[in-house]
Amino acid sequence: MGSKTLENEERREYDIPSNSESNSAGGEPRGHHLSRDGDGCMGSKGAADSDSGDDDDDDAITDATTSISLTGPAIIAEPGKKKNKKRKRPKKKTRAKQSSPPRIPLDDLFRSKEYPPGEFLGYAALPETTARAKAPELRLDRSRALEDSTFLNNYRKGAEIHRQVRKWVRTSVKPGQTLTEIAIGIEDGVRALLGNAGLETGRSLQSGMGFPTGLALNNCVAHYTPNPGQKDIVLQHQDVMKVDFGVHINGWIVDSAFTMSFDPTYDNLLAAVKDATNTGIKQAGIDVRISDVSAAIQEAMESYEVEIRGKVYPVKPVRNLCGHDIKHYRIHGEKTIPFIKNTIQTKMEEGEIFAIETFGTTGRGYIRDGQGIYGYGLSHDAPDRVSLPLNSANRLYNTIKENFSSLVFCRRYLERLGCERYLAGLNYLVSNGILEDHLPLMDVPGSYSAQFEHTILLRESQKEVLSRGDDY
Ligand SMILES: [Co+2]
Repeated sequence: MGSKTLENEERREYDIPSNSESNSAGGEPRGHHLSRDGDGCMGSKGAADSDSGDDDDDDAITDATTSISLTGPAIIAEPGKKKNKKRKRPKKKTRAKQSSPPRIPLDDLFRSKEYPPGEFLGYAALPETTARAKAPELRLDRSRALEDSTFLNNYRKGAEIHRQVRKWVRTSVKPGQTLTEIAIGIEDGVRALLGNAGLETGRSLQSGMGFPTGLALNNCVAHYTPNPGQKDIVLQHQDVMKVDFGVHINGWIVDSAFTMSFDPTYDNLLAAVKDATNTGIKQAGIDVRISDVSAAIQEAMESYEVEIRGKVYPVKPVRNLCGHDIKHYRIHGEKTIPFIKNTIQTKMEEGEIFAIETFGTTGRGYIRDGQGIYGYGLSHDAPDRVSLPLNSANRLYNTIKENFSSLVFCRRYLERLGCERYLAGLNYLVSNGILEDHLPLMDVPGSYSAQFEHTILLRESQKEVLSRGDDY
């Protein structure tokens, strides 16, 4: 996970785009930003798409013509007025709406198979003297890959699935539910909207979960997912829950996360982290030094404090967790973006994909491994084939290669494929360095932490915040 340093490169700065003023570092209470991204489409293309399915306001307007079950309460017209109303209103094209829980494949909601883009953020004008960080050929190659229309459309589809599934989480998940119910709810939703249950061999390589669904409570900062056979955790009213899940299509992962709390005590903690993430997104750009992104994130996060049961805590960025670039079938590339000041001179480059995420905490701001295991992923140097003395390890290795490749998975994902008596094989692969295990990451007991995260594309002439929605 080291970051390389590029030297002797001139620096280019990006102005804060004028269309994102409401993202300012001054912070905003939850919900306030609805005014910013209120149309849920964030682009002319999305707004023009009459099948757009992520739009609360429009839901209400077009309910009357909707044929598929709705998430919200029905609006019943007063008798006698209905006729009048109908005449006044120009006839709208019927829009299919996502069900609750989400089960309608996205392809059925977007008949055109064109998916709404994310939020576009501009770059500042390029100073004439600025040199690009990499050789032009390399830069152009990567850039062309991002500009490919099939690639972009698929990536946007993954983001739209993320938005629709998390909308259900935010409206339906309540204290009293178990983390297993919530995780399976998210995963069933993602797979239904992809139209791919991922059960036949190799199908989850085509599309599916990007990594194990993370449901981390309170001082568990990240990397917790329920495992089969373990005592289930019941969500409590006073819990602060980080919901981090990924959707991949052809190995390109949308990595996006948010934090839920049912108690307004934690509003400032959530606001701090949301602000820090948005600040990181604003700062990110082609040829921008990672150290500059980190410094801006830290400053935004540390401008908040939160009062919990009479005691005031500064919101601290977590020192040993980072944002990261995303590669094909790899959630963590080589670049990392810490949330505290550093001297990383590495620059972001055109054509790169980043998961801009931040974590803030009322604890120490330093995480340690917790109990249990979150997930497993093939090591970078894992061989194509193995011939190990343990047969179950060989069998499991083939299953992993065929169904996950280098995507991180968890035990629940193995069991739904029908794997049985695999634990010895799993442990063997880990202890021989073929598989890496990922543990829950904990701050001190009694602390609370939050996370917000978006996937962004550094496109040729603008950033695209793929996973942006009207919620965060
Ligand atoms: Co991430």
